[in-house]
Amino acid sequence: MSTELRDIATKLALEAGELIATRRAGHVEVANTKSSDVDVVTAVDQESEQLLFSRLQELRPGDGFVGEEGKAQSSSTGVTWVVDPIDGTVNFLYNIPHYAVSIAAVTGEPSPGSWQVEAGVVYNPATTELFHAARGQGAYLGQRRLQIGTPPPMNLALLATGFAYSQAMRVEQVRVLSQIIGEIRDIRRMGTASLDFAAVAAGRVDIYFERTLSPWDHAAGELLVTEAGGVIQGIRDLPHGREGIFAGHPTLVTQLKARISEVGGDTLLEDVPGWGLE
Ligand code: 2AM
Ligand code: CA
Repeated sequence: MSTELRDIATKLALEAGELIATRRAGHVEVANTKSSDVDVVTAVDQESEQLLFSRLQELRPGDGFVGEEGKAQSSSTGVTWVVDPIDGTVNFLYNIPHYAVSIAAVTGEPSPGSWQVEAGVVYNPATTELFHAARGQGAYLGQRRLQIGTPPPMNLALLATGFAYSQAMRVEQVRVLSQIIGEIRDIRRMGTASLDFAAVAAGRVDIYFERTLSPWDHAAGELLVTEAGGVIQGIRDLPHGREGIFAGHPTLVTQLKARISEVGGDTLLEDVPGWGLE
């Protein structure tokens, strides 16, 4: 089943990617804001989600759907599609060629920690790089199988991370990073969570850590990492998800998790004043 779902996800990611690339060649502007003034949505995000939703209804009637821009459908088949129609919207808006369509098919309760990801596709229409995985079948960049190698020691590890839309939360995240940055090779803040997971799977960074993500930001990407031999973990003993998510080689994840905890980077979000606000 997982390969069939992966093939559908691939086909639809390419279709949505074509739409996004066409729209990006024209004029793009902010249509609305969400959690804060810097959490933006464009008409293209909504158009891409509408395309994915209606195509999935044709191809897989009865499957559930959870999309960032609000489309939702409960599942009668046990399969739910968890979709970010444009991940990295700020990059898209600024025409930085680093954004993606992220499509996952999950079974079980469609929430992190409960779901089983069956298939995941992350497609960057600006570069045409296509990352894909089916559960038990490996992770690929195009035709190339991805495998996470032996990790470097922490002082040579390249860390990908991202910051929240909330200004208060970003200040707290920089405080945590300021404690860590002298102990690693460097950081990369590339602005697209799904492509950060893909980068871990492809060995372009050694480890990834982020907080305040939503399910559609990581559903597809987490399968890329686990199918490439890495692990996904949450902060403390929590399931991975909004509170925090680590991705990478198990040795590095264990080390970074301990260090983040030592510098207070695992304070629960509800205890970080203003974490969800502008
Ligand atoms: P988006 O572009 O779809 O909004 C930026 O670090 C990355 O994290 C993007 O993939 C962005 O997704 C995602 N993200 C999700 N929730 C976020 C939040 N609360 N604050 C900042 N980025 C968030
Ligand atoms: Ca998005």
